[in-house]
Amino acid sequence: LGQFHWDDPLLLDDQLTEAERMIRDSARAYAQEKLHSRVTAAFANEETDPAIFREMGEMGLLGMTIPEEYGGLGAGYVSYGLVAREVERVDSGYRSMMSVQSSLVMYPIHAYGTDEQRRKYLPKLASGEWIGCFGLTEADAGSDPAGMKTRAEKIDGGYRLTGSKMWITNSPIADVFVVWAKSDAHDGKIRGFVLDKGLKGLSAPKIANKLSLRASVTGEIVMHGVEIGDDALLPGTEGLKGPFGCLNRARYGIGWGVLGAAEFCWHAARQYGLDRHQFNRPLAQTQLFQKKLADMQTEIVLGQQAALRVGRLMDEARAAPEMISLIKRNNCGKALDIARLARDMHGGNGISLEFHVVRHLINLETVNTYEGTHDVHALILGRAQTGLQAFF
Ligand code: TGC
Ligand code: FAD
Repeated sequence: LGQFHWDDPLLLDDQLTEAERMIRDSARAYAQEKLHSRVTAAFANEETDPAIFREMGEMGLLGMTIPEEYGGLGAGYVSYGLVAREVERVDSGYRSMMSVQSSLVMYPIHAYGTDEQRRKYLPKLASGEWIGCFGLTEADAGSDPAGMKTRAEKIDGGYRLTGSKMWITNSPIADVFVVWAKSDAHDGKIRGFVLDKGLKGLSAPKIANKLSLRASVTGEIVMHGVEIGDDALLPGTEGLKGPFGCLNRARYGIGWGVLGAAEFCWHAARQYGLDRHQFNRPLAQTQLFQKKLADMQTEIVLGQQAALRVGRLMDEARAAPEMISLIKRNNCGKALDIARLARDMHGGNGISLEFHVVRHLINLETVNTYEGTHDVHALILGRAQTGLQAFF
């Protein structure tokens, strides 16, 4: 019989290739050495350090699935997931910065853009010299993006964009804006546009006083008749399948990432229980404490196996969006439960930023909501098994 490793119960490590392990280890070293030491202050002060994009770029962590000729690594989706797990082990906000840049900005430019657009944007986004954001959600169109009001009106030689996007990761510090709008030149269908910072009528005010994801800046995108050329249109997609194609990638990465946050909370709770004594024994020597640790370990390891399976299927181009909904929904919900348990197991210390678990808990509240809420993914899975859509 084999040996049991409490922190890798089903031998995930064995199921990875040598190259995947190397990418994971270098992401882990960067996250632990460079990000962990900054996160408490960044979260407390609600500050985002744009230098992190350049550091991630140097490490090859931005757009890692994009081919090398455009500045990416040409890596697979399992590697991308493993990196999300390492970055989110430190903070969901840092993973958010990386996944927006990679899956929601670089991916659509690569998948739907012209070669000119790819050459203009991708190398600078890969190096982190430019920061990108993705504008789909509006104040009155969140779970139902088809209800967006932003319009692209055809003008001579280009388009005029009018509307406002809400809750946009990275927007106040962005150089590049991928924006989705209903285009009157395309029968009102949703089309994607790439905007550069500094255009007349374009602004991106910060949303202040967020109590979650405070290390990652969030803002609006306000467009007052912003004029762009024909070359700003992403020609390769039309309709909601354009933004959803990007969301499939980002949601998959979240499926891995949240388990990094959950693993941090599990390991921290275990160590705390070993170190802290009450009633003349370690907390970890009580039955209730051990049951909680067993539940955490079980949910994390099952979630990892599911994420790995979906990642392998993505690399074989066989992953269906519903598989991604399943892991995004399950792993976010389980990570949130685990973070809440870890907070409880730390007693009073659990509410202090210095022990990190409460920060993970309040970050995961956002992650459970963005990229399709927990319940919206239930409706996607419900539709797929009944053939009945229950959104409206
Ligand atoms: P529905 O009728 O289902 O579909 C409309 C068209 O889209 C296609 N489609 C997909 N294509 C590819 N991948 C997917 N996952 C797709 N889902 C749908 C579909 O085939 C159809 O194509 P066509 O050619 O027939 O027109 O659309 P619906 O309007 O009924 O949508 C329902 C619903 C609820 C599933 C959908 O709207 C939804 O998923 N809502 C959630 C919205 C969301 O996830 N927003 C995310 C905003 S971005 C964000 O949160 C970034 S945070 C990042 C960070 O900081 O890390
Ligand atoms: P709503 O859609 O109003 O939902 C409110 C509640 O109603 C939820 O519980 C939901 O599950 C429920 N609900 C909705 N519809 C139904 C239904 N049919 N049946 C049952 N229940 C339903 N968006 C971007 O485009 N780009 C970004 O970079 C981005 N970054 C974000 C960063 C942060 C920090 C946050 C908080 C959000 C971000 N978002 C971004 C927006 C995010 O995707 C939306 O918040 C999310 O899709 C939910 O939309 P909503 O907030 O309008 O909630």
